[in-house]
Amino acid sequence: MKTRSLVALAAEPDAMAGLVQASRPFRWGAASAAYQVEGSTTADNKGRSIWDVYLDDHSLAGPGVSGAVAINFYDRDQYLEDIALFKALGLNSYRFSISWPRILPDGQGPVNPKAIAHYRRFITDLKAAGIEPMLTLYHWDMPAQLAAAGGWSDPKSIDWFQRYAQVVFANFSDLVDTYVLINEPTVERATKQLAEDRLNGVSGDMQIIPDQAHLADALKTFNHILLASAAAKESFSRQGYAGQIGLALPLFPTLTSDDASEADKQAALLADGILNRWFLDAMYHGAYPEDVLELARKLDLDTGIEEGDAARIGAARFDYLGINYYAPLFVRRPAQASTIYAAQMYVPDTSNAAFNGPVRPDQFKALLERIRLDYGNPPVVITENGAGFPDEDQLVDGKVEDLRRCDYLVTHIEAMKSAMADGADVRGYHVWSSHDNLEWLSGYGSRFGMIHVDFDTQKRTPKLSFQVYARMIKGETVDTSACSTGR
Ligand code: GCO
Repeated sequence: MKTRSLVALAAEPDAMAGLVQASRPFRWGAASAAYQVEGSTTADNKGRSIWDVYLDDHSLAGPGVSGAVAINFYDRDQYLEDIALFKALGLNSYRFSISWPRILPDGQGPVNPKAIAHYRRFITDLKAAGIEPMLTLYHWDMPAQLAAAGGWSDPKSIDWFQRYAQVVFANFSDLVDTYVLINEPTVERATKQLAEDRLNGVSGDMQIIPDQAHLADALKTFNHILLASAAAKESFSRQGYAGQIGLALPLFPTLTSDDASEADKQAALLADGILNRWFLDAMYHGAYPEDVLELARKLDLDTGIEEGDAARIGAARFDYLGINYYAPLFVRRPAQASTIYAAQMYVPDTSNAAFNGPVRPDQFKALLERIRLDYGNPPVVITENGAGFPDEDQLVDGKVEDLRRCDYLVTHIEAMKSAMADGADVRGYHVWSSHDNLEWLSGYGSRFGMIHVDFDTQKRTPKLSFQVYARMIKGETVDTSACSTGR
């Protein structure tokens, strides 16, 4: 390993930050992401993102599936209606992302004042409804030019992102104090790989665990994303902004079947190392996990990782850990595998699998316990939790009885509260998602919202899960019997 020349590290983060956060009310929220909701993909001088390229130029989510309208959330009349619904739901926090190619149309500059004005107005409107913004800087919509130049695989991405982050802090820090720098690096990588495969005519399913052929690029990408985040956090502190900065990590408890072989267990452990510990160990221990580094050495991977990278990530001291939890990942070593490392995810036969995997609130609790015990009990914000199920979400007689989502939310919130009762320092919870929206390569068919959207008319209909979440936010004791038909 070589030594990377380090930009001077920032002074210690504001010692008051934790206290300010601790005295805040629990954040009850919902989440969304710019590309999945905004539409208006050419309005106000927006630049193109890689997702405009994937869906509009290459129809990767199927013919005619585009983000051009989505749920029309860029439109102020529309979003004001939505904010009124958030208020009726009782949210005091809304997590949304702003679009990098709106703010910097070519990715690096100049700044687009219309986009700044739009988001400042949106945030002001949210706050006027008593809802605190949780602003995500990057939820996958990489400016197309930067994607073409290599995206996160290129070490220059560290500087690209840092510059963008500085523009965001300079323009929003009087209105926003809680930021998510980057959303779900591992799932973004997997989704992008699937998109690239489709572009190349290769069919297949999404592989969240990188295979041996993609491992070097995955580790390189993750390292750049973490370094970019550290650099952004350093400059935030250095410039004296006050606030809470973190990342939203999709964390996956890795499980094996009851009759797993040693090789299966080994595969699951490495998957845990690559998807979970890679990030957590760097952020909280200042070191990448030795088993993954050992594998990289054995395979002679060119990861570009330099001495001091993980230490720098640890030294950034993020203010909170954002966790996106949906489901555990079952892992095995495929019987036919011939490579040194092979870990494959699978969904065991279960009657209760959501789009994103088996419904397992017990694993949510176990994950929060692990963070408390293995990583020094950092402040945690659940930045996403939610579910979508095939064939749910039918609009019948003006109602949507999303019984399974309702049940999922009730049992996962219970699991979180139980982990908190044992000491987990959870500061907030955000349902993915407020609305049905554009589910990346799955298009509009996979609904995750508490608010049903008719994608032809843009009509909104709050679902049963919306009513039940509202009761939980009010502090009512709710059990899964609330999630039955004909309530
Ligand atoms: C993310 C997620 C969301 C998805 C959600 C449901 O990166 O945060 O991918 O954008 O829509 O996880 O699958």
